[in-house]
Amino acid sequence: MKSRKREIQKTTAWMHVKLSVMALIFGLSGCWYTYSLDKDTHTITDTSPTTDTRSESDTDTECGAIDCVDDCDPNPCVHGTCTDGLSSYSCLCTGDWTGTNCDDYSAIYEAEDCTAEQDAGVSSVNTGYMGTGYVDYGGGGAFVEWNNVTVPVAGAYKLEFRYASSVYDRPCTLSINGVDVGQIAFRGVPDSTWSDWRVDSITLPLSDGTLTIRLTSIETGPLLDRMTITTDL
Ligand SMILES: [Ca+2]
Ligand SMILES: [Ca+2]
Repeated sequence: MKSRKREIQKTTAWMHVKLSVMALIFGLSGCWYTYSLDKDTHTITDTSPTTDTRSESDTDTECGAIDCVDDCDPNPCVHGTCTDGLSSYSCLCTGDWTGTNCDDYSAIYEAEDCTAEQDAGVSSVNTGYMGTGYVDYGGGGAFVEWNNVTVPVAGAYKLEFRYASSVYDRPCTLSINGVDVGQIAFRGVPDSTWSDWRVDSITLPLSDGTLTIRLTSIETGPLLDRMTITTDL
């Protein structure tokens, strides 16, 4: 009888050892998981917190190699799709939106791709242009027009015009949807040539939707290379 009792005591002690080792293994495998051992019933209870409070700044102790935080929630990509990374994210921007968070806009309209022109013709004689060429203005009343300018969101935009004007000023009137909104100076610079390209700009509030933008020469126009519409004011 004594032998039977000692056997039971040995078995019970051995179970304590095994359960303690199991609890230790669980404890070492990740500080996020915690367990309690009931010595009377020999049961292990998971006492891990029910709310996940981990952050990726604690990757060594809590997350290990696991990306446990969704950096795309809330979505930081204003006009784009977010891809989650380890303490990081990347944005794939839609349309003409750019920048880390797809909140910068930049659209290019080449003069040689304009939708209408009068007393003006496409050329590529002078070097340094962008795209496939530029438009060479004639005299007063000559114009270049784009009727396909798409503005995604109403707001302030900067319109930049790349041009060459040699040594003389060649100002043009800027109109949007048939309404004059200002002048672009297209200034000449002493000793410059028709291959010295410069940029003039104007900042305007634009409504959303499709706009028609026209540049009409007052006396004589420049070589007009391209127009860029951007939110980089
Ligand atoms: Ca992440
Ligand atoms: Ca061009």
